[in-house]
Amino acid sequence: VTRIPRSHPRYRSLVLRSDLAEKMARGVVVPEGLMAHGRGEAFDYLLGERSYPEALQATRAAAARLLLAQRPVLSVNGNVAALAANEVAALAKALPSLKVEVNLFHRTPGRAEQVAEELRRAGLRTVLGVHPTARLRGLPSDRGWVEATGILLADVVLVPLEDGDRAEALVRAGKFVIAVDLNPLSRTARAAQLPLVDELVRVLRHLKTEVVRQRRFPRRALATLAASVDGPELRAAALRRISARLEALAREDVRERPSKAR
Ligand code: PTJ
Repeated sequence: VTRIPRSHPRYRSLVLRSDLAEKMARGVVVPEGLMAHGRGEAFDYLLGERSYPEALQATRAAAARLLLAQRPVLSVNGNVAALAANEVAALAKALPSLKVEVNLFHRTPGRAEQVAEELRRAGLRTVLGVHPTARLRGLPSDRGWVEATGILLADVVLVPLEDGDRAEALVRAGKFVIAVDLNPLSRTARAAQLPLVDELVRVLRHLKTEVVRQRRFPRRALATLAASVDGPELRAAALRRISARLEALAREDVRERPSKAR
């Protein structure tokens, strides 16, 4: 195991990568998941590795949607279980109506069980999706396997780190889709009615805080909050944030250059 010095400027990122590599060795994460993580990291870098105001507002709206939902489900793949099992369990505890279902692109029965076990170890009592029996229409991959009492019946589905085909199939099936995806250009972010263009762990922690805060709100107030954001506007806001940040960094870079080199 490589020792990562605490003084390294990217210490947290390196520790996270090493943790994901270890979870890949255990079969929770697939090799493709490491690539997906790298892409996420790159977008987070561009966004400043902080939740910006529009993303915070989107998460507030997502909390209201989940509180208003009759049958909300949180879909978990290998990356989500590896990065945020504790946050998933904490959110489910704060929102007892929320079901948690394992849904994998690279599905084997053993891997589904591994991912579920990761969640149970974090304290989650009930995990759906290990032996799914129903199919989501229009999704030929293994992601189409769903629980009849979970995603198939859900009215609101929270899908972090997903693929566009799945988000589209869920919307076609009449679900309200809340996606978590740092890439504002992804098909998932475009297909979802509510794209949260922010980092998964930050989103889940904020979502839990918001669920607890909004729990006593009247339904009317929740409906107003839920309708306070708009998908295309949220994606545009993320792109503007990236663009403004790059412009500012480019100006700084020029200013910092020694005068002789200009
Ligand atoms: O566990 P499986 O078999 O279901 O496979 C899961 C992966 C992640 C391999 C699969 O869903 C996949 O290939 O995903 P994609 O199509 O690469 O999409 C993942 C998206 O999540 C990308 O747009 C990334 O930018 C984004 N992403 C990655 N890490 C994070 C993230 N978004 C938010 N927070 C992150 N930590």
